[in-house]
Amino acid sequence: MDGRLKLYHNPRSRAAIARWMLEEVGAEYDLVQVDFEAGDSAKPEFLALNPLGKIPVLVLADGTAVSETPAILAYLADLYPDAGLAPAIGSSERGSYYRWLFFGGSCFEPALAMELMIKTSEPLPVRSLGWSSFDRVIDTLETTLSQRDVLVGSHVTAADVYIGAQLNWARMFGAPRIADSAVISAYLERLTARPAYQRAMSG
Ligand SMILES: N[C@@H](CCC(=O)N[C@@H](CS)C(=O)NCC(=O)O)C(=O)O
Repeated sequence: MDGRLKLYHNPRSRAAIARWMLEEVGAEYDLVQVDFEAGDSAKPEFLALNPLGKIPVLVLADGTAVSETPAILAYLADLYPDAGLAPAIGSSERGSYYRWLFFGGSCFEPALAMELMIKTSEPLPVRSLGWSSFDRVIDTLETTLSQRDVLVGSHVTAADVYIGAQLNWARMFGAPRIADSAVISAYLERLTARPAYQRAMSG
C-alpha cells in the first residue's frame, strides 16, 4: 500500500481500540484528532466520511473510509498478516474469530448499553434480543476465558483486542460483575500489559 493510513481519533472514545490495533500490527499511520466539544464530528467534511458522525473512521490510502470498530480491526489484521492477529481464512479458528468479533458488536455492545444506560422496570423481551441478556453475555465470556488464555487458538487475535477493550471500558465505567471476576481481571491484566496497548494509550 502506498500512502499512510489516517485514523480519526479521540483518546476517550472507541477510536482508542482502533489505535491499539494499529500499534499491534505495526502500521504507519496519522491521527486526526476529533474534538467532540468543538463539533468536529458534526462537520460536513466528517459526515462525508461517516454519516453517523461517529469515530473511529480509518481512511485508507485511496480515500476509502472504514467505520465500525470491529470492521477496522478485522481489516487491519488482514492487511498486516505478519502480525498474526487473525487465524487462516477457512480454518475453524477463523470461524471462532468471526464469532467473537461479531459477538463484540452485536451482543456485548448492546447488552452493556442496556445495562448501563437504560433503566426500566419492565422485563426485557430476552427471546427477541439478539444478545439475550447482559448476564448471559458475561457468563459466556467468563466461561470461555476460564478455559483458555485468549478467545481463539493460542495467540492474541483482533477478537481479543476488541472484546478486551470493551471489557476494560465496561470495568472502568463500573459495569456489574466485570471487576469481581478473577478470570476477566486476569485476561485484562494480560492484554493491557501488551506494549502495543501501552503505546496506544500513552498519548
Ligand atoms: N458502531 C460504532 C460506534 C462508534 C461510536 O459510538 N463512537 C462514539 C465515540 S465512542 C462517537 O463518535 N460519538 C460522537 C457522536 O455521536 O457525536 C463502532 O463500533 O465503531
